[in-house]
Amino acid sequence: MNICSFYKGIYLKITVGIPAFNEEKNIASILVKLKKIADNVIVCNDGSTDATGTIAEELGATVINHTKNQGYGAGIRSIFLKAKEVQTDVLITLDSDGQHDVNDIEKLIEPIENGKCDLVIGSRFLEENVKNVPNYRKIGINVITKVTNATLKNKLTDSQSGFRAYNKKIISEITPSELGMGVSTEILIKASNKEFIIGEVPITVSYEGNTSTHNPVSHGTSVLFSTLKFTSIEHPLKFYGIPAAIFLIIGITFVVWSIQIFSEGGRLVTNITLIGASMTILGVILSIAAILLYSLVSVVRENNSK
Ligand SMILES: Nc1nc2c(ncn2[C@@H]2O[C@H](COP(=O)(O)OP(=O)(O)OP(=O)(O)O)[C@@H](O)[C@H]2O)c(=O)[nH]1
Ligand SMILES: [Mg+2]
Repeated sequence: MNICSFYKGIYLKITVGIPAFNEEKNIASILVKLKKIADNVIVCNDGSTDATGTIAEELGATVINHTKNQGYGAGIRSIFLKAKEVQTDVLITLDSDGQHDVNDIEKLIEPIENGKCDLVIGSRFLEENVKNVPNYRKIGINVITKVTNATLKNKLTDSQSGFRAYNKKIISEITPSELGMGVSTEILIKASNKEFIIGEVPITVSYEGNTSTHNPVSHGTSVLFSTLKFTSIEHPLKFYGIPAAIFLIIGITFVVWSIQIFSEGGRLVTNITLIGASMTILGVILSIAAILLYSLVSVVRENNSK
């Protein structure tokens, strides 16, 4: 029997979902530890070329095999769909590289059990645990979280943690589409838009013998771009409109200055004219992007609400 599944006498079905790509070294020990905690474990084996899938099957997990490697987000999407199918009350996602401590699961479930939150993030940046996180990771996650927070109703400290708990409503109403690591931001923005309550609890994380699947620069850049994509879709006027206005003001000022010099001295100052023209053109392009995206998003939202 699952130790987390009774709350005030009500049985809650708790499922742990683990995205995994070439994790044959770590998956067994996590699944063994989970046996004492969860009675329902889904592993998404995302085109691993090692024994990840076989080990997970042998240890009794429900294994979803992707024939080709599609990315972390694709793994989370498959786990969401399976969790919906098995009608779980709570879905916990955690990494298969051994960085997360399964004993923290209870802490993540609590705010969902007592109805305080719909989505709970295990944050690496609450309490003392922050010292375990390498500095380059802290900086990258901080930038991405700040951009994400611009769109969210509840402000967070760790938008990129893969250790999370979701309640049944979120699982049934949100289907992630982002294939890569950007899925973490996508889910938060979609959940916040649907007025779900997002909370955080402190977790411990280990960076010993770092097992990163991706190079931190390409990982960080791709997550930042996808975060910018999702936030720009949410607030196109703010995202494109404000820079457009700034470029237009600077551009027009330089153009007027250049015309003034021309009318007084009969000659164009190349630098001033070039700055004026390029800034104005950029401002016009961004204004068009803001208006087009705003109209497009409004039409899509209107259709979705019908
Ligand atoms: N389904 C799937 N899972 C993946 C893929 N790449 C990584 N993962 C899993 O996602 C989890 C996190 O991957 P990491 O590379 O450790 O990413 P991270 O924890 O954000 O980065 P670090 O802080 O450097 O460890 C692990 O469980 C990986 O096995 C992938 O392409 N597909
Ligand atoms: Mg990791």
